[in-house]
Amino acid sequence: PWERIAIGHQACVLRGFALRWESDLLGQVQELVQRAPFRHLRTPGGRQMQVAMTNCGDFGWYSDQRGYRYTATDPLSGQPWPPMPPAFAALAAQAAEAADLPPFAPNACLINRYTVGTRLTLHQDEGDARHPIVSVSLGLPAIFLWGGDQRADATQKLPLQHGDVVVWGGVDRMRYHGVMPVKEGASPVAHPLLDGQRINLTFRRAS
Ligand code: MD3
Ligand code: FE
Repeated sequence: PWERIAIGHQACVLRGFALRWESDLLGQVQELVQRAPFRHLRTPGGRQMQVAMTNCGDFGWYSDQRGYRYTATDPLSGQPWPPMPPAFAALAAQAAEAADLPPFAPNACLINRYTVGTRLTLHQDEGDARHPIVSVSLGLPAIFLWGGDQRADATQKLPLQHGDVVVWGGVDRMRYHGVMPVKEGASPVAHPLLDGQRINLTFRRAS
């Protein structure tokens, strides 16, 4: 029981799409962060990011004073990023299909952790625009800021709930976006991982 809402020519929200994978996703995240813990990366400008991040899959997104890049190993451990759990890959592939996009086989999954008050300022994602991005929201709700191709373009506010999946392809891939400061939850949550947190899984094709 999910619902598809168009938010651009090649972008849509699949409300509740991830709910049937919920326990699998949360269990896998808990295991992944034991091997590759959440950490606050530094931007090339030297600032520490509010969002804590880790990765799984063949490539992981990484940032430090030297710049942004995808790496095959976790610089913290020197080991390869943990493999992408099959449930993650299945969810991403089925979400792309539900969005009427060509077959999508992600090789990179960025896992973002937001605590109360954490935000992600408006930015543009680089990368291979031939492949879509699939993003899964878990835990605390958040307001996603959805802009245009220029930083100064107007932004729309899009509420995202636990279990929502957003798919961005083609012409919408280079749009500015961000996340408003995450607010305290109203009700207790079903999983310890989500206590006072929002977890976002972002699937991409790195190369
Ligand atoms: C929209 N993450 O990791 S969803 C990011 O909720 C990021 O953690 C947000 O922005 C989050 O870069 C938003 C992912 C997302 C990724 C790429 C996009 C949204 C996008 C590219 C174009 C438009
Ligand atoms: Fe982004």
